[in-house]
Amino acid sequence: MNIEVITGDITTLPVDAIVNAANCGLLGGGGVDGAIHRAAGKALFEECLKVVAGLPGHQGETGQAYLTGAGNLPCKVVIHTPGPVYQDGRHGEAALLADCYANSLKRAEEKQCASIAFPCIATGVYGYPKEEAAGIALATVKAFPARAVKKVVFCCFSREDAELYQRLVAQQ
Ligand code: AR6
Repeated sequence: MNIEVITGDITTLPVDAIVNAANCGLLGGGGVDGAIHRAAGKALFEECLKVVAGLPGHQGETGQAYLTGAGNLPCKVVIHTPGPVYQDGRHGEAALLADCYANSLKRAEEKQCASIAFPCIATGVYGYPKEEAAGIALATVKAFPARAVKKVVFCCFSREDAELYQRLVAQQ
């Protein structure tokens, strides 16, 4: 599997799948979630409504991943994964964040996606420490038994985040 680190806006990427750092409501929000919904348009929101309607309690679970189409985005599918709200690291946050990456890759495999782009899940509003989160992201992706997925893009929104990922990639 080929790992790429870029700085950019995930909504512009012509990959097969992009991952959305969602919340359990799965109907949009701020940050990358807001950007994805704005760029994708109403069709994505309507698909999300259908996904939510079929879930127990009408909401998603932290660490799980839910696939929809991509509306007006250049990618083919969007995989929505609610990350953990970071408290102190003693509330299972690391395992839940790893689940976000592994379950997103599972959804991508099921759809035979060859390429997938991740944002830095949970490191914005949800407050996950960036370096620890990047370590978990890289380790989980590398350990994943990918078949269809050939390329994973870590799409960082800032140059600092991209430098952090690049440093970790070089170290491993
Ligand atoms: N492309 C790539 N990365 C982006 C973009 C973009 N267009 N916009 C922001 N980021 P956050 P979370 C980066 O807060 O911490 C939302 O309201 C951002 O710089 O979007 O998982 C949801 O609805 C940061 O590195 O997600 C949830 O309620 C990363 O994306 C909650 O926030 C994640 O930041 C989820 O919080």
